[in-house]
Amino acid sequence: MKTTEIMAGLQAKYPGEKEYLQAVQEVLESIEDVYNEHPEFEAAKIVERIVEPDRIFTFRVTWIDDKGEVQVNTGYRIQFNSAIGPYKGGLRFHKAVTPSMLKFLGFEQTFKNALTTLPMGGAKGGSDFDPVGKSDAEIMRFCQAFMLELWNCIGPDQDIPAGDVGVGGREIGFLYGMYKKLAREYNTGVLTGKGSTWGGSILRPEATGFGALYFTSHLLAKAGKSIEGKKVAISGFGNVAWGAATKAVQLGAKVVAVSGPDGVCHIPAGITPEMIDYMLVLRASNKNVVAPMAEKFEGVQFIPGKKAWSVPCDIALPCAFQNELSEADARELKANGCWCCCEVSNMGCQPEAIHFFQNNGVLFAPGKAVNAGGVATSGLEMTQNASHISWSAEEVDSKLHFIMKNIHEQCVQFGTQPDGHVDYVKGANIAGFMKVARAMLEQGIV
Ligand code: 2IT
Repeated sequence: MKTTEIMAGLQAKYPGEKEYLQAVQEVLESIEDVYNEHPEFEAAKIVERIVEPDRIFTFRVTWIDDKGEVQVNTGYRIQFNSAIGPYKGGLRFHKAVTPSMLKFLGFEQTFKNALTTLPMGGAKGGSDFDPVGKSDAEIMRFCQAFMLELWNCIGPDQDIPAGDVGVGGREIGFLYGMYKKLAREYNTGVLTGKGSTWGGSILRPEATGFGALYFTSHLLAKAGKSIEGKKVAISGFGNVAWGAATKAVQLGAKVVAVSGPDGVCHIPAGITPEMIDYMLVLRASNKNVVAPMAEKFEGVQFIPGKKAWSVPCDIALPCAFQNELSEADARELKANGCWCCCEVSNMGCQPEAIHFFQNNGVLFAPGKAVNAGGVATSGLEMTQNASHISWSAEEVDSKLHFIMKNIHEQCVQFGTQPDGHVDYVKGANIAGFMKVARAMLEQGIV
Protein backbone atom coordinates (compact mmCIF):
# COMPACT_ATOMS: atom_id res chain seq x y z
CA MET A 1 0.00 0.00 0.00
CA LYS A 2 1.19 3.44 -0.88
CA THR A 3 -0.62 6.35 0.77
CA THR A 4 -0.01 8.60 -2.25
CA GLU A 5 -1.61 6.07 -4.63
CA ILE A 6 -4.67 5.42 -2.47
CA MET A 7 -5.12 9.15 -1.91
CA ALA A 8 -4.87 9.91 -5.63
CA GLY A 9 -7.66 7.39 -6.26
CA LEU A 10 -9.87 8.85 -3.54
CA GLN A 11 -9.20 12.41 -4.68
CA ALA A 12 -10.32 11.52 -8.21
CA LYS A 13 -13.39 9.70 -6.92
CA TYR A 14 -14.44 12.22 -4.25
CA PRO A 15 -13.10 15.59 -5.41
CA GLY A 16 -13.89 18.35 -2.96
CA GLU A 17 -14.53 16.04 0.01
CA LYS A 18 -11.90 17.99 1.89
CA GLU A 19 -12.44 16.83 5.47
CA TYR A 20 -12.86 13.18 4.48
CA LEU A 21 -9.65 13.20 2.43
CA GLN A 22 -7.79 14.95 5.26
CA ALA A 23 -8.88 12.36 7.83
CA VAL A 24 -7.98 9.42 5.57
CA GLN A 25 -4.59 10.92 4.68
CA GLU A 26 -3.68 11.28 8.37
CA VAL A 27 -4.53 7.67 9.17
CA LEU A 28 -2.90 6.15 6.08
CA GLU A 29 0.35 8.07 6.63
CA SER A 30 0.51 6.71 10.16
CA ILE A 31 -0.18 3.09 9.33
CA GLU A 32 1.64 2.68 6.00
CA ASP A 33 4.80 1.05 7.39
CA VAL A 34 2.99 -1.33 9.73
CA TYR A 35 0.45 -2.23 7.04
CA ASN A 36 3.15 -3.15 4.59
CA GLU A 37 4.56 -5.66 7.07
CA HIS A 38 1.30 -7.63 6.61
CA PRO A 39 0.89 -9.00 3.08
CA GLU A 40 -2.41 -10.59 4.17
CA PHE A 41 -3.86 -7.08 4.60
CA GLU A 42 -2.81 -6.15 1.07
CA ALA A 43 -4.27 -9.40 -0.35
CA ALA A 44 -7.65 -8.72 1.29
CA LYS A 45 -7.57 -5.05 0.19
CA ILE A 46 -8.16 -3.97 3.78
CA VAL A 47 -7.21 -0.33 3.18
CA GLU A 48 -9.38 0.01 0.07
CA ARG A 49 -12.30 -1.41 2.05
CA ILE A 50 -11.75 0.44 5.33
CA VAL A 51 -11.83 3.91 3.72
CA GLU A 52 -15.27 3.33 2.18
CA PRO A 53 -18.42 3.50 4.34
CA ASP A 54 -20.52 0.33 4.42
CA ARG A 55 -23.53 2.44 3.40
CA ILE A 56 -24.89 5.99 3.45
CA PHE A 57 -28.53 6.92 4.01
CA THR A 58 -29.54 10.35 2.71
CA PHE A 59 -33.02 11.72 3.26
CA ARG A 60 -35.06 14.90 3.03
CA VAL A 61 -36.29 16.39 6.30
CA THR A 62 -39.33 18.64 5.96
CA TRP A 63 -40.65 20.59 8.92
CA ILE A 64 -42.60 23.77 9.72
CA ASP A 65 -41.01 26.72 11.57
CA ASP A 66 -42.68 28.99 14.13
CA LYS A 67 -43.86 31.36 11.39
CA GLY A 68 -45.70 28.53 9.67
CA GLU A 69 -43.19 28.37 6.82
CA VAL A 70 -42.09 25.04 5.37
CA GLN A 71 -38.39 24.29 5.85
CA VAL A 72 -36.37 21.67 3.99
CA ASN A 73 -33.11 20.13 5.23
CA THR A 74 -31.05 17.09 4.35
CA GLY A 75 -30.46 14.26 6.83
CA TYR A 76 -27.75 11.61 6.72
CA ARG A 77 -26.67 8.47 8.50
CA ILE A 78 -23.34 6.98 7.50
CA GLN A 79 -22.80 3.42 8.66
CA PHE A 80 -19.08 3.28 8.24
CA ASN A 81 -17.73 0.02 9.58
CA SER A 82 -19.22 -2.85 11.60
CA ALA A 83 -16.19 -5.14 11.90
CA ILE A 84 -16.06 -5.02 15.70
CA GLY A 85 -19.67 -4.26 16.62
CA PRO A 86 -22.91 -2.49 15.77
CA TYR A 87 -22.67 0.96 14.19
CA LYS A 88 -22.09 3.61 16.84
CA GLY A 89 -21.53 7.34 16.65
CA GLY A 90 -23.10 10.74 17.08
CA LEU A 91 -25.46 12.99 15.15
CA ARG A 92 -24.30 16.49 14.21
CA PHE A 93 -26.75 19.32 13.52
CA HIS A 94 -24.84 22.21 11.99
CA LYS A 95 -25.39 24.41 8.96
CA ALA A 96 -22.06 23.31 7.41
CA VAL A 97 -22.83 19.54 7.53
CA THR A 98 -22.00 17.76 4.24
CA PRO A 99 -21.40 14.12 3.31
CA SER A 100 -17.66 14.91 3.45
CA MET A 101 -17.89 16.11 7.04
CA LEU A 102 -19.88 13.08 8.16
CA LYS A 103 -17.63 10.68 6.24
CA PHE A 104 -14.58 12.09 8.03
CA LEU A 105 -16.36 11.77 11.36
CA GLY A 106 -17.56 8.22 10.64
CA PHE A 107 -14.08 7.18 9.52
CA GLU A 108 -12.49 8.63 12.69
CA GLN A 109 -15.22 7.07 14.81
CA THR A 110 -14.35 3.60 13.54
CA PHE A 111 -10.81 3.80 14.95
CA LYS A 112 -11.81 5.72 18.06
CA ASN A 113 -14.40 3.11 18.95
CA ALA A 114 -11.80 0.40 18.44
CA LEU A 115 -9.56 2.15 20.98
CA THR A 116 -12.29 2.18 23.66
CA THR A 117 -11.87 -1.61 24.16
CA LEU A 118 -15.67 -1.97 23.72
CA PRO A 119 -17.37 -3.77 20.80
CA MET A 120 -18.65 -0.86 18.71
CA GLY A 121 -18.40 -0.20 14.98
CA GLY A 122 -18.19 3.29 13.49
CA ALA A 123 -20.99 5.58 12.27
CA LYS A 124 -21.96 9.23 12.09
CA GLY A 125 -25.00 11.17 10.99
CA GLY A 126 -26.71 14.48 11.15
CA SER A 127 -28.16 17.29 9.15
CA ASP A 128 -27.45 20.73 7.71
CA PHE A 129 -30.16 22.01 10.08
CA ASP A 130 -28.84 25.12 11.89
CA PRO A 131 -29.97 25.19 15.55
CA VAL A 132 -28.74 28.78 15.98
CA GLY A 133 -31.67 31.11 16.67
CA LYS A 134 -34.26 28.30 16.71
CA SER A 135 -36.90 28.01 19.42
CA ASP A 136 -37.21 24.84 21.50
CA ALA A 137 -40.45 24.07 19.63
CA GLU A 138 -38.66 24.33 16.28
CA ILE A 139 -35.89 22.08 17.52
CA MET A 140 -38.48 19.54 18.63
CA ARG A 141 -40.31 19.59 15.30
CA PHE A 142 -37.06 19.24 13.41
CA CYS A 143 -35.92 16.29 15.58
CA GLN A 144 -39.28 14.58 15.07
CA ALA A 145 -39.16 15.07 11.29
CA PHE A 146 -35.56 13.83 11.22
CA MET A 147 -36.48 10.68 13.16
CA LEU A 148 -39.41 10.00 10.83
CA GLU A 149 -36.77 8.93 8.30
CA LEU A 150 -33.92 7.80 10.53
CA TRP A 151 -35.82 5.29 12.68
CA ASN A 152 -35.86 2.65 9.99
CA CYS A 153 -32.06 2.71 9.62
CA ILE A 154 -31.20 2.24 13.31
CA GLY A 155 -31.87 -0.15 16.19
CA PRO A 156 -30.35 -1.13 19.54
CA ASP A 157 -28.37 -3.98 17.98
CA GLN A 158 -27.80 -2.36 14.56
CA ASP A 159 -26.92 1.29 14.89
CA ILE A 160 -26.99 3.42 18.03
CA PRO A 161 -26.73 7.19 17.46
CA ALA A 162 -25.85 9.75 20.13
CA GLY A 163 -25.12 13.47 20.28
CA ASP A 164 -22.41 15.58 18.69
CA VAL A 165 -22.21 19.29 17.84
CA GLY A 166 -25.76 20.72 18.00
CA VAL A 167 -27.23 17.56 19.52
CA GLY A 168 -27.34 17.33 23.33
CA GLY A 169 -29.69 15.93 25.94
CA ARG A 170 -32.64 18.03 24.77
CA GLU A 171 -32.34 16.82 21.17
CA ILE A 172 -31.78 13.19 22.19
CA GLY A 173 -35.01 13.41 24.20
CA PHE A 174 -37.02 14.65 21.22
CA LEU A 175 -35.42 12.08 18.92
CA TYR A 176 -36.05 9.23 21.32
CA GLY A 177 -39.67 10.23 21.93
CA MET A 178 -40.38 9.99 18.20
CA TYR A 179 -38.36 6.78 17.74
CA LYS A 180 -40.47 5.00 20.36
CA LYS A 181 -43.69 6.04 18.68
CA LEU A 182 -42.53 4.77 15.30
CA ALA A 183 -40.67 1.61 16.26
CA ARG A 184 -42.91 0.62 19.21
CA GLU A 185 -39.79 -0.43 20.99
CA TYR A 186 -39.47 0.62 24.59
CA ASN A 187 -36.25 -0.92 25.82
CA THR A 188 -34.30 2.40 25.64
CA GLY A 189 -31.25 0.95 23.90
CA VAL A 190 -31.39 2.74 20.55
CA LEU A 191 -29.85 6.09 21.46
CA THR A 192 -27.23 7.06 24.02
CA GLY A 193 -26.94 10.31 25.91
CA LYS A 194 -30.48 9.84 27.21
CA GLY A 195 -31.82 11.48 30.37
CA SER A 196 -30.79 9.68 33.56
CA THR A 197 -34.40 8.82 34.47
CA TRP A 198 -35.10 7.10 31.13
CA GLY A 199 -32.09 4.91 30.46
CA GLY A 200 -29.28 7.43 30.25
CA SER A 201 -25.99 6.70 31.94
CA ILE A 202 -24.96 8.85 34.85
CA LEU A 203 -21.89 10.86 33.76
CA ARG A 204 -22.51 10.53 29.99
CA PRO A 205 -22.89 14.35 29.68
CA GLU A 206 -19.55 14.88 31.43
CA ALA A 207 -17.78 11.88 29.92
CA THR A 208 -16.07 13.37 26.86
CA GLY A 209 -14.52 16.19 28.88
CA PHE A 210 -13.72 14.02 31.92
CA GLY A 211 -12.16 11.34 29.73
CA ALA A 212 -10.09 13.96 27.91
CA LEU A 213 -8.66 15.20 31.19
CA TYR A 214 -7.94 11.65 32.40
CA PHE A 215 -6.08 11.03 29.15
CA THR A 216 -4.23 14.35 29.50
CA SER A 217 -3.20 13.44 33.06
CA HIS A 218 -1.72 10.13 31.89
CA LEU A 219 0.09 11.84 29.03
CA LEU A 220 1.52 14.42 31.42
CA ALA A 221 2.53 11.78 33.97
CA LYS A 222 4.38 9.88 31.24
CA ALA A 223 6.23 13.13 30.44
CA GLY A 224 7.04 13.64 34.13
CA LYS A 225 4.61 16.53 34.51
CA SER A 226 1.30 17.26 36.22
CA ILE A 227 -1.74 19.39 35.46
CA GLU A 228 -1.94 20.92 38.92
CA GLY A 229 -1.58 24.69 38.89
CA LYS A 230 -1.27 24.82 35.08
CA LYS A 231 -3.07 27.34 32.90
CA VAL A 232 -5.49 25.69 30.48
CA ALA A 233 -7.09 27.35 27.44
CA ILE A 234 -10.30 25.71 26.23
CA SER A 235 -12.08 26.52 22.98
CA GLY A 236 -15.84 26.23 22.78
CA PHE A 237 -18.46 26.45 25.52
CA GLY A 238 -20.68 23.45 24.70
CA ASN A 239 -21.04 20.09 26.35
CA VAL A 240 -17.47 18.94 25.72
CA ALA A 241 -15.86 22.22 26.84
CA TRP A 242 -18.09 22.19 29.92
CA GLY A 243 -16.98 18.68 30.95
CA ALA A 244 -13.33 19.50 30.26
CA ALA A 245 -13.47 22.72 32.30
CA THR A 246 -15.18 20.93 35.21
CA LYS A 247 -12.57 18.18 35.43
CA ALA A 248 -9.61 20.51 34.77
CA VAL A 249 -10.65 22.61 37.77
CA GLN A 250 -11.21 19.49 39.89
CA LEU A 251 -7.66 18.40 39.06
CA GLY A 252 -6.27 21.73 40.23
CA ALA A 253 -5.73 23.48 36.88
CA LYS A 254 -6.67 27.07 36.13
CA VAL A 255 -8.96 27.44 33.09
CA VAL A 256 -8.07 30.85 31.66
CA ALA A 257 -10.10 30.82 28.44
CA VAL A 258 -13.35 29.57 26.92
CA SER A 259 -14.49 30.74 23.51
CA GLY A 260 -17.26 30.86 20.93
CA PRO A 261 -17.61 31.82 17.28
CA ASP A 262 -17.94 35.45 18.47
CA GLY A 263 -14.64 35.61 20.39
CA VAL A 264 -12.83 34.50 23.53
CA CYS A 265 -13.52 35.03 27.23
CA HIS A 266 -10.20 35.60 29.00
CA ILE A 267 -10.42 34.68 32.68
CA PRO A 268 -7.01 35.53 34.22
CA ALA A 269 -7.90 34.28 37.74
CA GLY A 270 -9.38 31.02 36.39
CA ILE A 271 -12.92 29.88 35.70
CA THR A 272 -15.27 29.50 38.71
CA PRO A 273 -17.97 26.84 39.24
CA GLU A 274 -20.63 29.50 38.60
CA MET A 275 -19.09 30.31 35.23
CA ILE A 276 -18.91 26.60 34.37
CA ASP A 277 -22.63 26.27 35.17
CA TYR A 278 -23.31 29.31 32.99
CA MET A 279 -21.79 27.53 29.98
CA LEU A 280 -24.88 25.27 30.04
CA VAL A 281 -27.16 28.32 29.99
CA LEU A 282 -25.27 29.68 26.98
CA ARG A 283 -25.62 26.35 25.15
CA ALA A 284 -29.35 26.11 25.90
CA SER A 285 -29.96 29.65 24.59
CA ASN A 286 -29.32 28.50 20.98
CA LYS A 287 -27.50 31.78 20.31
CA ASN A 288 -24.00 30.33 19.83
CA VAL A 289 -22.23 33.23 21.54
CA VAL A 290 -19.96 33.38 24.58
CA ALA A 291 -19.84 37.19 25.11
CA PRO A 292 -22.67 37.25 27.72
CA MET A 293 -20.33 35.49 30.18
CA ALA A 294 -18.26 38.69 30.43
CA GLU A 295 -21.41 40.75 31.06
CA LYS A 296 -22.52 38.40 33.81
CA PHE A 297 -19.26 37.84 35.70
CA GLU A 298 -16.51 40.09 36.98
CA GLY A 299 -13.01 39.04 36.08
CA VAL A 300 -14.00 37.89 32.58
CA GLN A 301 -12.71 39.91 29.66
CA PHE A 302 -14.39 39.28 26.29
CA ILE A 303 -12.17 39.81 23.26
CA PRO A 304 -14.29 39.82 20.09
CA GLY A 305 -13.05 37.97 17.03
CA LYS A 306 -10.17 36.26 18.89
CA LYS A 307 -9.65 32.54 19.44
CA ALA A 308 -8.80 30.79 22.72
CA TRP A 309 -5.29 30.31 21.31
CA SER A 310 -4.47 33.99 21.76
CA VAL A 311 -4.63 33.58 25.56
CA PRO A 312 -1.29 32.56 27.16
CA CYS A 313 -1.52 29.04 28.60
CA ASP A 314 0.44 25.87 29.40
CA ILE A 315 -2.08 23.44 27.95
CA ALA A 316 -4.42 23.97 25.00
CA LEU A 317 -7.61 21.91 24.75
CA PRO A 318 -9.48 22.41 21.46
CA CYS A 319 -13.09 21.44 22.29
CA ALA A 320 -15.07 23.04 19.47
CA PHE A 321 -14.88 22.00 15.80
CA GLN A 322 -12.67 20.41 13.16
CA ASN A 323 -9.71 22.43 11.89
CA GLU A 324 -10.25 25.07 14.57
CA LEU A 325 -6.52 25.32 15.32
CA SER A 326 -4.25 26.43 12.44
CA GLU A 327 -0.47 26.52 12.14
CA ALA A 328 -0.55 30.26 12.92
CA ASP A 329 -2.50 29.45 16.11
CA ALA A 330 0.01 26.73 17.01
CA ARG A 331 2.87 29.22 16.58
CA GLU A 332 1.07 31.79 18.73
CA LEU A 333 0.42 29.21 21.45
CA LYS A 334 4.07 28.12 21.49
CA ALA A 335 5.31 31.74 21.51
CA ASN A 336 3.07 32.38 24.53
CA GLY A 337 4.49 29.42 26.46
CA CYS A 338 2.13 26.54 25.61
CA TRP A 339 3.85 23.13 25.81
CA CYS A 340 0.96 20.66 25.47
CA CYS A 341 -2.07 20.35 23.22
CA CYS A 342 -4.58 17.57 23.70
CA GLU A 343 -7.11 17.66 20.87
CA VAL A 344 -10.59 17.06 22.26
CA SER A 345 -12.63 18.08 19.21
CA ASN A 346 -12.61 15.63 16.29
CA MET A 347 -9.71 16.63 13.98
CA GLY A 348 -9.55 19.98 15.78
CA CYS A 349 -6.02 20.74 14.59
CA GLN A 350 -5.05 21.32 10.98
CA PRO A 351 -2.27 18.98 9.76
CA GLU A 352 0.27 21.84 9.64
CA ALA A 353 -0.52 22.69 13.27
CA ILE A 354 0.08 19.08 14.33
CA HIS A 355 3.39 19.00 12.46
CA PHE A 356 4.39 22.28 14.08
CA PHE A 357 3.63 20.92 17.56
CA GLN A 358 5.45 17.67 16.89
CA ASN A 359 8.53 19.40 15.46
CA ASN A 360 8.73 22.03 18.17
CA GLY A 361 8.57 20.01 21.35
CA VAL A 362 4.88 20.58 22.12
CA LEU A 363 3.27 17.40 23.48
CA PHE A 364 0.36 16.51 21.20
CA ALA A 365 -2.35 13.84 21.27
CA PRO A 366 -5.13 13.41 18.68
CA GLY A 367 -8.88 13.61 19.20
CA LYS A 368 -9.63 9.99 18.46
CA ALA A 369 -7.68 9.01 21.58
CA VAL A 370 -8.32 12.05 23.78
CA ASN A 371 -12.09 12.34 23.25
CA ALA A 372 -12.92 8.62 23.18
CA GLY A 373 -14.35 8.80 26.71
CA GLY A 374 -17.59 10.14 25.27
CA VAL A 375 -18.37 7.21 23.06
CA ALA A 376 -16.86 4.81 25.63
CA THR A 377 -19.44 5.98 28.16
CA SER A 378 -22.08 5.59 25.46
CA GLY A 379 -20.87 1.99 25.29
CA LEU A 380 -21.31 1.74 29.05
CA GLU A 381 -24.83 3.16 28.63
CA MET A 382 -25.57 0.42 26.08
CA THR A 383 -24.37 -2.23 28.55
CA GLN A 384 -26.58 -0.81 31.31
CA ASN A 385 -29.58 -0.67 28.94
CA ALA A 386 -29.04 -4.23 27.72
CA SER A 387 -28.89 -5.54 31.27
CA HIS A 388 -31.68 -3.23 32.57
CA ILE A 389 -29.56 -1.76 35.31
CA SER A 390 -28.10 1.58 36.27
CA TRP A 391 -24.61 2.08 37.65
CA SER A 392 -23.63 4.72 40.19
CA ALA A 393 -21.52 7.75 39.25
CA GLU A 394 -18.53 6.12 40.99
CA GLU A 395 -18.89 2.92 38.97
CA VAL A 396 -19.16 4.75 35.64
CA ASP A 397 -16.32 7.12 36.51
CA SER A 398 -13.96 4.31 37.50
CA LYS A 399 -14.76 2.38 34.29
CA LEU A 400 -14.22 5.56 32.24
CA HIS A 401 -10.91 6.19 34.00
CA PHE A 402 -9.79 2.61 33.38
CA ILE A 403 -10.69 2.89 29.68
CA MET A 404 -8.80 6.19 29.23
CA LYS A 405 -5.75 4.70 30.96
CA ASN A 406 -5.97 1.75 28.59
CA ILE A 407 -6.24 4.01 25.53
CA HIS A 408 -3.16 5.91 26.69
CA GLU A 409 -1.31 2.61 27.10
CA GLN A 410 -2.30 1.53 23.57
CA CYS A 411 -0.92 4.83 22.22
CA VAL A 412 2.34 4.26 24.08
CA GLN A 413 2.56 0.65 22.90
CA PHE A 414 2.04 1.46 19.23
CA GLY A 415 3.48 4.98 19.17
CA THR A 416 6.82 4.75 20.98
CA GLN A 417 9.56 5.73 18.54
CA PRO A 418 13.16 4.41 18.45
CA ASP A 419 14.37 7.50 20.33
CA GLY A 420 11.87 6.77 23.14
CA HIS A 421 9.41 9.57 22.58
CA VAL A 422 5.74 8.74 22.02
CA ASP A 423 4.09 9.75 18.74
CA TYR A 424 0.47 9.76 19.94
CA VAL A 425 -0.90 10.29 16.41
CA LYS A 426 0.80 7.14 15.16
CA GLY A 427 0.03 5.26 18.34
CA ALA A 428 -3.71 5.96 18.22
CA ASN A 429 -4.01 5.35 14.49
CA ILE A 430 -2.03 2.11 14.46
CA ALA A 431 -3.74 0.68 17.56
CA GLY A 432 -7.23 1.46 16.22
CA PHE A 433 -6.44 0.33 12.71
CA MET A 434 -4.87 -3.00 13.69
CA LYS A 435 -7.91 -4.01 15.71
CA VAL A 436 -10.40 -3.21 12.95
CA ALA A 437 -8.19 -4.63 10.18
CA ARG A 438 -7.69 -7.94 11.98
CA ALA A 439 -11.43 -8.26 12.60
CA MET A 440 -12.14 -7.58 8.91
CA LEU A 441 -9.58 -10.16 7.86
CA GLU A 442 -11.08 -12.82 10.13
CA GLN A 443 -14.57 -12.18 8.75
CA GLY A 444 -13.63 -12.77 5.12
CA ILE A 445 -14.28 -10.76 1.99
CA VAL A 446 -17.58 -9.02 2.67
O1 2IT B 1 -17.45 12.13 18.36
C1 2IT B 1 -17.94 11.34 19.20
O2 2IT B 1 -17.29 10.39 19.66
C2 2IT B 1 -19.31 11.57 19.64
N1 2IT B 1 -19.94 12.52 19.19
C3 2IT B 1 -19.97 10.63 20.61
C4 2IT B 1 -20.51 9.44 19.90
C5 2IT B 1 -21.33 8.49 20.76
O3 2IT B 1 -21.89 7.56 20.16
O4 2IT B 1 -21.40 8.67 21.97
